[in-house]
Amino acid sequence: MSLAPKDPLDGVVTRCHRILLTGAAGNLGKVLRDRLKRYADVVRISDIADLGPAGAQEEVVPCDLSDAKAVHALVAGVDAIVHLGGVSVERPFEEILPANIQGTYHLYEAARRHGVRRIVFASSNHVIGFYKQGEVLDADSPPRPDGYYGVSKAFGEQLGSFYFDRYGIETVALRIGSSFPEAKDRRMLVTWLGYDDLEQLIKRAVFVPEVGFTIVYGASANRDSWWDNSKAARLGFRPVESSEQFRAKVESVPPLPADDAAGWYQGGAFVKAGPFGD
Ligand code: NAI
Ligand code: 15L
Repeated sequence: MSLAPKDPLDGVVTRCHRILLTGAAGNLGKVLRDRLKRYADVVRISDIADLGPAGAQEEVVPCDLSDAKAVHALVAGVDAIVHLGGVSVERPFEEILPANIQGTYHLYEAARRHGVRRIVFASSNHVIGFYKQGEVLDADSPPRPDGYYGVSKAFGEQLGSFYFDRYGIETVALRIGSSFPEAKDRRMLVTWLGYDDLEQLIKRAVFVPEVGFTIVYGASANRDSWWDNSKAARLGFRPVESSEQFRAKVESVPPLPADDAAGWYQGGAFVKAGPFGD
């Protein structure tokens, strides 16, 4: 008899009819646009930016997330939503508000009205960016956002919590670390999430039964970690990539000066962004 924990996806059909992917023109959207076709007959892709023509298994629906009516139409007829759309870096609050705060609210309201039962929310490590590097957190650690962007992601998480408690709409909020082709600096050696691991996490976030409202961290099996990701392990997430392959290149460059706050906090340089408009 095996003592390995049972995979929560054992016996679960990991395919549905239609998945909505917001932010599909962005960096991660481009990565997931094709990969999500493994899990849905139709991938409805959406963005405020140009998406080009629809390919096989695709529906292209341009939409500004700040437009409640357009988001309502966007969500009609989908089985699950992977919500990547929005401002993805620190910016003035006036830019974050319509895209990330109102936009995410519009999406949850549309999901409620159309009976969508599962949302995967691309949250961010910047929800906890003002914790010191090296401090080990888990998904229950109180938020310490490092800017308006991090605050907007904390808002999105709380919205997911509320819509589960009030309406039973399930959310997995992925506090993604740094999902890029390569880890580009010392911080990213800790926070890096490879694209295969991102896909695995999203597949599990969409299909593992009975997740309720769950926050997990999005990081690969890197040598060092600041995050206890046991809630992702409960989804059966077993990262197979590691930032170790980038270490020699990253460490060939001198470290940040000791007085640079970007080297002190988990959010890196985001802690130094702004103030804007003074
Ligand atoms: P990205 O900036 O490349 O993509 C975001 C997309 O959202 C863009 O295509 C943009 O046009 C779209 N968008 C912005 N405002 C919009 C609006 N009002 N209406 C509709 N679409 C709008 O970002 P990336 O790297 O692809 O990240 C995807 C998601 O994952 C974002 O939500 C980001 O905050 C989150 N994330 C990404 C991380 C990473 O390492 N790439 C780390 C942590 C979180
Ligand atoms: C994020 O939330 C951003 O969307 C991404 O562009 C990176 O800056 C990433 O965090 C990071 O912290 O490396």
